[in-house]
Amino acid sequence: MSFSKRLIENLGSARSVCVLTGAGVSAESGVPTFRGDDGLWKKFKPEELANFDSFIRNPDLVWEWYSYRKKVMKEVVPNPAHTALVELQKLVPEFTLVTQNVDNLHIRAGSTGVLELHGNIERSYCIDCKEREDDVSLDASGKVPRCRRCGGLIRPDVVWFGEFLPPDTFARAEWAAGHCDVFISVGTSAVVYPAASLPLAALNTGAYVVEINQEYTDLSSRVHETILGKAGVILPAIVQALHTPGNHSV
Ligand code: BJW
Ligand code: ZN
Repeated sequence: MSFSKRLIENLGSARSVCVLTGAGVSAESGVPTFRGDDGLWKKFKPEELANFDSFIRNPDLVWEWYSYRKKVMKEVVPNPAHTALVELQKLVPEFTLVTQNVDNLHIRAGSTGVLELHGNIERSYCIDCKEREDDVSLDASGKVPRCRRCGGLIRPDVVWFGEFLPPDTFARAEWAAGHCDVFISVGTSAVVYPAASLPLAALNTGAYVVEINQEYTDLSSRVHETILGKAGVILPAIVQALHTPGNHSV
């Protein structure tokens, strides 16, 4: 695994850096990804559970999946990839961290101003009166939680397929991608839109675009550089190289 001298030079002189993270960044913390071998839960694909129609059809099943994931995400801790992004933020004048993850690990690691495109699993709300209701869990009978005010179904505050991303958050992410000097896409299969459009927006406006992933993705043929390997190894190595210019590969 190696990265180019050009990447370190570009990061070193960048006025603005934008990073997009996906499930692969949390994998080394023990959070299963969506589309990897570890991604399937009870043989369901994420597309089958992460949509409003499935929730209405079988809210108990969808909540069982979220309860399981909430538990996993609460028990794990940030890994060296999260910590390296906290460090990188300190090293560049303007830094925007955009995440598709709902696990809160960037914020727990200490990153600030994180743009959460797909929501946050720690929050929930009632689908009828929209009241926020975070303190929810499946009750002993394994039923979906109900709103204390109106009895409506409580859903996690995440973005499902067919739903719009929070408009302000996405607008800020698009602006950051379109105005940065270096864009890094890390730990994402880059198949889910509109998040996957961000590296393309950065390419269109002349940014140096880098992908860090364990495997090649749909994005790989379009970026300036793909670095194959674990985010928790590569990101700390990049931060280290920024501290010691000249040492640009591991
Ligand atoms: C490592 C690693 C390590 C592992 N180190 N790497 C046709 C064309 C284009 C678009 C569409 C289309 N048909 C439908 C659409 C739209 C749809 C979409 O994009 N679908 C595609 C799948 C085809 N998008 C939407 O619906 C979005 N909304 C929208 O478009 O609104 C407009 C609209 C409104 C109304 C009607 C129609 C349109 C919403 C998308 C919401 C996605 N939500 C989810 C669930 C969130 C809640 C939850 O967590 O439960 O978001 S789905 C799931 O995928 C989750 C993730 O954030 C997202 C992306 O996944 P990610 O992060 O990339 O994970 P993986 O598992 O796919 O990849 C991990 C990668 O890491 C792998 O490559 C590994 O190799 C790597 N890796 N370990 C480095 N240690
Ligand atoms: Zn309600």
